[in-house]
Amino acid sequence: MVERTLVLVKPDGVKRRLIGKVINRFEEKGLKIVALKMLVLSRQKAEHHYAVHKGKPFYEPLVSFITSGPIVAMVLEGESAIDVTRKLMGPTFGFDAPPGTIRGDFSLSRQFNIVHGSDSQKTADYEIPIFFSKEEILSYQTEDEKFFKSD
Ligand code: IDP
Ligand code: MG
Repeated sequence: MVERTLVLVKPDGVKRRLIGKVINRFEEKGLKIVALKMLVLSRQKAEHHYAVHKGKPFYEPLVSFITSGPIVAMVLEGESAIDVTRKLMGPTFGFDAPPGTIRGDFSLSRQFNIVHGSDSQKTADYEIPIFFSKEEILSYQTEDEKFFKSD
């Protein structure tokens, strides 16, 4: 099923100049960027985005980290985009993540793991509007789309 998911390049990814490499992984796979912006997240939006983690020991450091500098936010669209994005990212902790994944290739850390991606349809529906209005999400076709269908 064609889905949309929210992806963030976190402040560590931006400061380490990895924006292009991270976006490239998703583009090469065949996911389509339908919204994109660079911003510094407000504390209010960060708390909303990570509300599911409120009360956990890493919550306060995480909110501080995600608001500590510019991030790049995007909406990716494509076949099974939510699951495919999570697989390209790899598991949460960089030192656990296998080579070939973004976290496996670029991170050794629990917190500084370069990238965020929605973990379910429900999460994507919750997270995308925190970053983008309906008008900022663009529908368009590309010539190569037949190569990126599931059949
Ligand atoms: P995810 O990003 O793979 O979905 P979550 O469990 O949702 O992982 O955690 C959100 C973010 O919180 C992680 O990406 C990471 O930056 C941070 N985080 C999660 N667990 C820890 C931890 O044990 N120590 C420090 N930071 C953590
Ligand atoms: Mg998560």
